[in-house]
Order: sequence, then structure tokens, then C-alpha cells
Amino acid sequence: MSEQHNLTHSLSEEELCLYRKHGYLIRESVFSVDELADLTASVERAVSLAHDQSSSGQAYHLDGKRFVDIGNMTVQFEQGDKDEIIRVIEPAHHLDAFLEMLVEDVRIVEPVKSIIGVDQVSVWTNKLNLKRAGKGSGFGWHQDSPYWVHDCDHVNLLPNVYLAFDAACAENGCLRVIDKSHLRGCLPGTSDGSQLGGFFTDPACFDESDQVAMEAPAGSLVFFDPHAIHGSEPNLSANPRRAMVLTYQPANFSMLKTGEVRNVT
Ligand SMILES: O=C(O)CCC(=O)C(=O)O
Repeated sequence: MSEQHNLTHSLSEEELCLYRKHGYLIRESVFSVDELADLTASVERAVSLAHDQSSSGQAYHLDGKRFVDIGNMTVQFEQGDKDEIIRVIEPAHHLDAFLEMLVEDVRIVEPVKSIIGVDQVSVWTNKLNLKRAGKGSGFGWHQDSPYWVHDCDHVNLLPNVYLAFDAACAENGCLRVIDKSHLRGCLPGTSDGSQLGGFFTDPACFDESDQVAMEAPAGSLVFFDPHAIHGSEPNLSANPRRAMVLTYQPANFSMLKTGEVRNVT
């Protein structure tokens, strides 16, 4: 890919200003319908593989949710009578060749370089985030930064890119971001006595009415700041809401779970 071509994917000054002001930016329909067909097939292969591998992994429960660690990968299942349904896989890029290529896609990586302000980045982590039709659970309000700060000295420099494999709307539990919340750094978690409570942002620290629904067509990208408070409602609709959240950092730093350095040029 020529340098000229790469530059066309960088964020414009106006986009960068919006990202910095609000803590998120949506670029609509970046991936084509044909690409999405390949990518969703790849996602389902990855899920099936993670399913097979999870039978030999290390299982544990946190607040009633089942997790299975398989090497450096964590698989989280839906709760209750849906407990064979995979909700999150982290990291997931190694499970399929299309996901491996996605990590290096210039349409994802070049805007991230604009955000961090560097010429080269490396992978921090990535997650497949799967909300099946009528079954996908919501995600409480949280920031990623307090979760990562114990493993990383540059937590301000970990922008997320959310790739919507399916159209995302209020009905299927689209991602929601609290506008401008990224400007406040790491906020305290709840202290409700639960195991995961500390990862959810204390509701006294923000106003839910500031939330913005990241509604977007399939193939869209949502860039959001590691300090941005975000979450989502359950998917009670007849349509799936599958996504991958890819997180980057400046070059030459190791990945969150694997310790491997994965530079992306
Ligand atoms: O998928 C969602 O709606 C929320 C994802 C999320 O919060 C995360 O990956 O940290």
C-alpha cells in the first residue's frame, strides 16, 4: 500500500477535533457488504473454534458469569440458561486468518495513528463482542482505562476501534458513550461488594442523560477513547449485533494478554 493511499485513511483535522472534544468518532460504512460477508463468516469460525477449545480450558465464575481461559485467550459466556453462548472472546485475532488481516487493515490503523500521533503502532488487545439476536446481554457503564492501568504506563494512548459487523441500533443494543467523559481521566468504580463491581464506573461520577447511541450501518467504525465511559443495553431484537473492538498503542509495546510485541506499520 503506498504512503499516499495510507494518508487518505488518516483522520482529517476536523475529525480529530471532534474525537478530542467528544471522546468518540463514527466513520460510517467503511467495510463493504462483500467484505462483511467474509468477515462474519470468519467471526463464526472463530467462535466455533473458541467453543471447541473452551472444553479444555480453565473455567471460573465471577458474579455468576462463566469465563474460560485457554492459554492467553479468555472466553466469556452468557449467563443463566444461555450459558453455552459465547459473549466475548479476548484476544480473538489469532483464531482466523481474516481477523489476523483485520488487525493490520489501513482503514483501522491509519486513523489510530492520527489519534495517537505516531507513525507506527502496536496491538494492545482485541475482543470479539457478540450479542446474539434476542439473547445478548448488556454491558454496564465503565471505562477501559481503570481496567488496563495496572498493566500499562501509557493508558491515555490506547484508543479503541469498534468495527460493526452488523448494523448497530438502539434495538439491538448498540454501543453507547457518555459524551466528553474521556476528559476526566480514570474515575472510581462502584463498591457494591460484587467481584466485578470495581470495574463499573461509580454512577455519581457521570450523568446518564449525556449518553450518545453509536447507531451506524454495518461496516462502520467507532473510534473511542480509553477513558470514555461506555456501555450498552441487551439485544432483545431479532437481529444479531456482532462487533470487534481493536485497541492499539504506540509501537514496540507488548500486548495485554500475550506479552508479544505486534507492531503494525
Ligand atoms: O459491546 C458493547 O456494547 C460494549 C463493549 C465494551 O464495553 C468493551 O468492549 O469494553
